[in-house]
Amino acid sequence: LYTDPHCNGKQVIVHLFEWKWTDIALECERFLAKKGYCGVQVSPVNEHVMVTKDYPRPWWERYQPVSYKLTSRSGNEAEFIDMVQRCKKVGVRVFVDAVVNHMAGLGRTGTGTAGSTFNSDNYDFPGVPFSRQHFNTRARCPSHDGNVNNYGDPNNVRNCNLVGLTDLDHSQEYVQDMIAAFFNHLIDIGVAGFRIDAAKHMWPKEITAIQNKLKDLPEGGRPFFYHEVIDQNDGAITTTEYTALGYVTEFRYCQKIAWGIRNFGDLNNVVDYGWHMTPSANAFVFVDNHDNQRGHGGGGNLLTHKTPRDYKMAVAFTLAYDYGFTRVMSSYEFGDDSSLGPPHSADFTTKDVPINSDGSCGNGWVCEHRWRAIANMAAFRNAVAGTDKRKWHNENEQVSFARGNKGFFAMAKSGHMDATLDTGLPAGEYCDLISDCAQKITVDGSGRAHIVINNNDDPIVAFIAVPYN
Ligand code: LM2
Ligand code: CA
Repeated sequence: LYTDPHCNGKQVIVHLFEWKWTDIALECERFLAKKGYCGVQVSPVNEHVMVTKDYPRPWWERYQPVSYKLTSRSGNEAEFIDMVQRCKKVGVRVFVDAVVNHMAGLGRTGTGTAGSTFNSDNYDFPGVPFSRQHFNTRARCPSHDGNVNNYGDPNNVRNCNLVGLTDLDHSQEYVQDMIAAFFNHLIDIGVAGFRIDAAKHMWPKEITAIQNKLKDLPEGGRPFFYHEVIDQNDGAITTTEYTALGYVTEFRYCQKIAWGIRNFGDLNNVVDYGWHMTPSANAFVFVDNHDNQRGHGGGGNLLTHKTPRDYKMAVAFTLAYDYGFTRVMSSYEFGDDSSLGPPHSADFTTKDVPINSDGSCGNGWVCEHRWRAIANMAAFRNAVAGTDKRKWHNENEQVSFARGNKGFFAMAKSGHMDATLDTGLPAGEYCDLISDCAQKITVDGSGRAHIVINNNDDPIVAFIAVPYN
């Protein structure tokens, strides 16, 4: 239940972090549909604080809700609706980052992005409306200062203020109703599902109560859900508490894949059930996300776009591998400034995403999702969905494997790979996806093929047993 992304069997979504709705609509039409992406995770769609006090307009202001009105830094409701419809029309679905654990942080007051007033210190959010009675009380929160500070105690993690963010009491039906109305509005517009922000800080049964108040999608079926639970074997709360509710983020995979790319031998162990990693059927998998790529939630020593060769290997491998449901990150440049908002003009409006003649993006948008070794692997993952992994081979910093008899993947971190390998694919001539078919691979009658990987920036070969377009 809640695990169907409603995109015709496609398998990869991309987080277009901080993009404007107008740009996402264009990207669906000009790129995502063609490459076989299932959908887009968009930044929070609802009204949020405009932070100026600690930092001028950081990206994280969008994780401080003011109301459920659909005007944010990415655009207004009309633009949002237009985007959802245009993307849907070309087979690309929209998944909303839903920040419903809390409202804005204590100490913040003023007017939000849709013009609603608010005062966090009074727990007053008339744009919803929520008032003091709708928030968790000190009686429910076992913490000396009201903040989350004991990850060994679920009551502390779930009923206290996360980094000072005013914590909603989801045991109340009124609170559930406000959130369900927000979600149902989005479902009416054509959204296909939700990322539940800070799900670790909400009781699973209370998320279920909200889910039970939701409509089916207009085309039928339950919305897709993935729950943000940072479980690195370091606290009382585990991902398995959430698997009945949809997919659950698997942050241990981020650590494992970083180690695996740094030390290829560890790729043998990239999914480690000894580590209690989430079963594949409910694991939501990614190499990095908008938090941990900049040292926020679950961060530290992971792979990001800042080391492109390693990063491409990590993402391509992840998309080839038979674990979980995958999300690709698409970033903007931020240097060493972990609060820096998206590329913007002097008045802080977000800049457009211009596309260069070589297909890369301008204005400081990184667009990892357009890198060949990443973008072209969406087709691979779509083609091999449901097949097993076989013919695994990993030595000398080279790894290769087949997915059923539908796809073959090989990657060489160092040196030059020149090997005749058993691919298990039917005889024929295949296109290497990574090089846009510049390289062709011939599989003989016994399934063997001569695979060559040059020691360049895209040290990967991948092909599928379906026509290449
Ligand atoms: C998440 N997942 O569970 C988001 O992925 C993550 O980006 C959010 O934190 C977090 N949960 C809450 O939604 C981000 C950011 C924080 C930031 C909050 C709220 O990582 O640094 O906290 O959004 O904007 C900021 C300040 C923090 C301050 C807080 C409240 O950095 O110092 O705490 O606002 O004013 C006093
Ligand atoms: Ca909470």
